[in-house]
Amino acid sequence: MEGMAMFKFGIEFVPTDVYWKVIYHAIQAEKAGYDYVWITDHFNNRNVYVLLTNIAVYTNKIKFGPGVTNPYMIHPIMTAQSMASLNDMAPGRVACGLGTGDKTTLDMVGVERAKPLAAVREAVRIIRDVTTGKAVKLEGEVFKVAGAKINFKVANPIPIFVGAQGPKMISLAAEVGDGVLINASHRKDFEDAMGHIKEGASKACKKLDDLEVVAATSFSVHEDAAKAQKAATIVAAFIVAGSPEPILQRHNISIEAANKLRDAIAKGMWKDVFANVTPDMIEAFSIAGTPDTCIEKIDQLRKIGVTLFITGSPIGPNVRDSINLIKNKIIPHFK
Ligand code: F42
Repeated sequence: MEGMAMFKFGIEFVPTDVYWKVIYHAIQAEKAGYDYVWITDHFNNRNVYVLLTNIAVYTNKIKFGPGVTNPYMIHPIMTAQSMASLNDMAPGRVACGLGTGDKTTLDMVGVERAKPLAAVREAVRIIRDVTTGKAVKLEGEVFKVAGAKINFKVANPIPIFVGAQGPKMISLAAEVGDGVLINASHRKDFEDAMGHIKEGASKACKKLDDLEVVAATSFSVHEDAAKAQKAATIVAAFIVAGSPEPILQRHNISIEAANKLRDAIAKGMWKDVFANVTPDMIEAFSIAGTPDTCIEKIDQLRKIGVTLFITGSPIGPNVRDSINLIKNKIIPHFK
């Protein structure tokens, strides 16, 4: 099949687990044939750089990075410094995922997400300039940088993947990023995104081939479809509860149903959460099922234009077993 040899796989870990579990799974993912491992960044989970440093030490070829950090909690100059330092440890294996940041967790610490489009555009510029040895001079809307540089060389360019969901951010991601990282699992979301990606790429006179189009999915695989779907239920509930109206509409999910879930989650009533997640919600917001079902859905996304497929939380009822299934049944189908 056309483009098949180039198709890549990534795995995403939310570091709610103790570090050695994440590292163990990252080593397992490398052996399974994954190309990338991404660690999410939220202040209430483990620190992303502590984990990435250990991944640099314990793996040999898999690429890795924050998926995604944001320019509000951490100044982009520090992100650039962290990327450059990690690249010393693992030259050519570091990738920088950057997005506008999760509003809920930023709100908890009183960090305002002002001018997100400008913040991301300027942050990409700062990170790219600093990691390519330039002194950054920027009188931006959000960042003012007066000739800052780092005092050590970065041996190779570090690709920047911009996390995006809204149409303007997707377009910006394609314009300024080396990759567009989209948090979605359903073909409808990617059919819609491709238009914005093309628009952004053409603004920068880039070809689509120059861009990595990344699907960061909520993924769950098991030989027993019901078990795979059960494992995806809570994640689907959180996505429905956190989705803006246009996304819910796209998937024919009513505002009332989403509000019910929001309520149940806020009150910690997990039985109600489980009872209110419908099969349609799981279908819309995750890829969950047997290896064959997953292969079919991954292939749908590949045909739409996705070049890098990320298996994100929950991955399956048991992460280790599901990585083995992905290694034995899914990745070989695409490589
Ligand atoms: N967030 C995290 O905090 N940690 C993670 O580990 C993480 C991983 C991740 C992976 C993939 C991915 O796609 C997203 C991920 N995120 C993660 C979420 C990410 O940080 C963002 O929260 C998420 O992408 C949602 O933001 P968005 O891309 O949809 O952009 C928002 C700001 C938005 O509303 N965009 C709109 C759009 O159309 O794109 C438009 C916004 C706009 O027009 N803003 C105006 C402006 O000038 O910027 C004015 C708005 C104003 O009032 O300031």
